[in-house]
Amino acid sequence: MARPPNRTKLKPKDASDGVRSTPSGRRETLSPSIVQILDSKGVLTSKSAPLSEALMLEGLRAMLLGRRFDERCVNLQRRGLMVTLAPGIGQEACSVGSAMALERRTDWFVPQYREAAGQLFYGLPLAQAFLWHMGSPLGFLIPPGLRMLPFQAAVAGQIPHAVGLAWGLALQKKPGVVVVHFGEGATSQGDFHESANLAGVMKAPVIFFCQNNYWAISTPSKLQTASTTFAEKARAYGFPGVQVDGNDLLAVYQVTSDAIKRARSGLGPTLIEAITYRLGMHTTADDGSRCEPPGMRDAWRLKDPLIRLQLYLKQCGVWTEKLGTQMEQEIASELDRAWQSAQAEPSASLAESLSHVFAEMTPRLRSQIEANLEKP
Ligand SMILES: Cc1ncc(C[n+]2csc(CCOP(=O)(O)OP(=O)(O)O)c2C)c(N)n1
Repeated sequence: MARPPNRTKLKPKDASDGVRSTPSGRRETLSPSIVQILDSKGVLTSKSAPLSEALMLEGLRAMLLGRRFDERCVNLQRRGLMVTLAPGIGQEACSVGSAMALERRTDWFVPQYREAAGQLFYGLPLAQAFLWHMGSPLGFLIPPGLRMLPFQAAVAGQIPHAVGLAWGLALQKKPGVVVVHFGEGATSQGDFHESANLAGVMKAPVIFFCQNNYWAISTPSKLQTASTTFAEKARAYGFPGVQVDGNDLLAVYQVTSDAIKRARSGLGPTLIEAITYRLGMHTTADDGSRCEPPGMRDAWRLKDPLIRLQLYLKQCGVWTEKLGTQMEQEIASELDRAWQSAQAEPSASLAESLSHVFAEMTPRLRSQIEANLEKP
């Protein structure tokens, strides 16, 4: 690893992103301040970074892998080789930063559908990630020992499961905590409110990680709620809510670590609202960019989570163009290999696709399969 950063050159300064940081970079209150540690120009707004340079580089690689994976999947979907998918382009710091705060031996990562970067970082094999976008049931078989649920297409549908999982861990006196991801649109679902209420009452060790990416398909976040922030909804359920710059890997890591510590010590849940932006499409089936005001996406491109970390690591002498090229090449070949092995898997029959829905096949599903099999 290269030499340590010259921290004297990286003095805290006022964040230029319209967010405020605290001297420690941490907040556990319900204040509307947004925690930030690294601003969009790659300057530390806090005294020090909460991760070593080696871990920052690991985080940057994970975000890059997630981005290239998503880009490739969109491409493959356009060629008719994949089903509808939701890329997490621009939001990688949310899933990766939160996954970095977890302990793989005990903790659980529960995604919605836009968290491929974090899932890959946490241990989901790449070939399997390709398979799920190919509609193969094999893509949903989580490898033994990997504490992760498969992605969930029903908005907020995973949140009750995550709370049950967390409460179950607590009842069994296991040390694990659960981080569950969802978008701000999911906070309008009953599943969110019922889960938050139960988790608050039971002090379940769960972290509600809300990625406020400004859009729920074409609905802007300001039409999603009359609350001033999404984080403040936590107050009603009796636990803290915190806002964080969701494009800042370091801040996301820090607030998630703080929330995990709290949950592990028996104090219960935290709601994290990560302010981020959807730089890609909503899904390959809905081009939400048609609703965006002109210039909005370009403004957010300047806050790209990958670029700010590259800029910082460049100042530390860790990131170089040569390293960047090498990383891109490695990732491209990793993706090539995984794609080849995913393609080598036999495609699933209709019966196989439907056989994992219920423990026992319902008569309705059985008749649908039979009706289909009769077709020439
Ligand atoms: C229960 C349910 N209702 C509606 C939909 C259709 N739908 C898919 S994505 C989406 C918007 C979700 O927005 P948000 O929760 O902010 O997450 P994002 O997609 O922005 O990550 C909707 C309404 C769905 N998938 N599930």
